Amino acid sequence: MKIDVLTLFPAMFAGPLDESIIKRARAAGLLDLKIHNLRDWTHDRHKTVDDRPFGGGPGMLLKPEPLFEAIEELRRKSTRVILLSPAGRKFNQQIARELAREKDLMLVTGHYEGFDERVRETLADDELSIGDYVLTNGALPAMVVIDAVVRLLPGVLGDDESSLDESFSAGLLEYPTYTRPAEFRGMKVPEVLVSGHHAEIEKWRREQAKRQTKERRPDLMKPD
Ligand code: 4FV
Repeated sequence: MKIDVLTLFPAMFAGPLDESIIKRARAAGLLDLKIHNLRDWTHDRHKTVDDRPFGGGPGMLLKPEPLFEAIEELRRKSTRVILLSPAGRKFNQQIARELAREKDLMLVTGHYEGFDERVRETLADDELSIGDYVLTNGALPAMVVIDAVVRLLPGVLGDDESSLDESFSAGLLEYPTYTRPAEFRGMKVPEVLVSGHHAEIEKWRREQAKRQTKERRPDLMKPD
């Protein structure tokens, strides 16, 4: 997969995407990630990317010109251009699986009060929000999307890192999980898990996943 990111804060991406699974995916050529500084598509000596909103109001907006030039230069026929903003559809595991089937993503991160509307109307194929809260810029949302999508790419997760029956894949939260020691400070691992009865274990896990979901995220429960 190829991912281009358009941002005013390229340095924010150094670190989170240079470790562990994402680092390995890049090294293995499963992910071709490029971070672009939007200011590289300005032509004035102040490298201006923002301006005041028509009609007044607080703050500044991202100007159309640098965004149009950058996106039109970087995008290919197969590129899916995605704006990150609080006005987007709420990102979730199902959307992560959807994006993981794409060949080519461009993540356009916001800043200031947001984008000139003509960017949204003309260039965006999609718009995503990572949650109903306001961040200082779209860099963290872009990293969240990259992390959730790249780990679903074939060959990225090793066997011991399977993404098979994890949270949200069956629309349920995960069942409780335990590892050694079987008893810790008097707290024992549920008998069924050390019983070796796999059918019993699967049954227990399904019940627990349902119970956890009903208790903590009833909104995820599909009507019976
Ligand atoms: C955001 C979100 C987000 C809004 C103003 C950047 C900020 C500034 N992006 N999900 N929540 N963006 O808060 O995606 O433009």
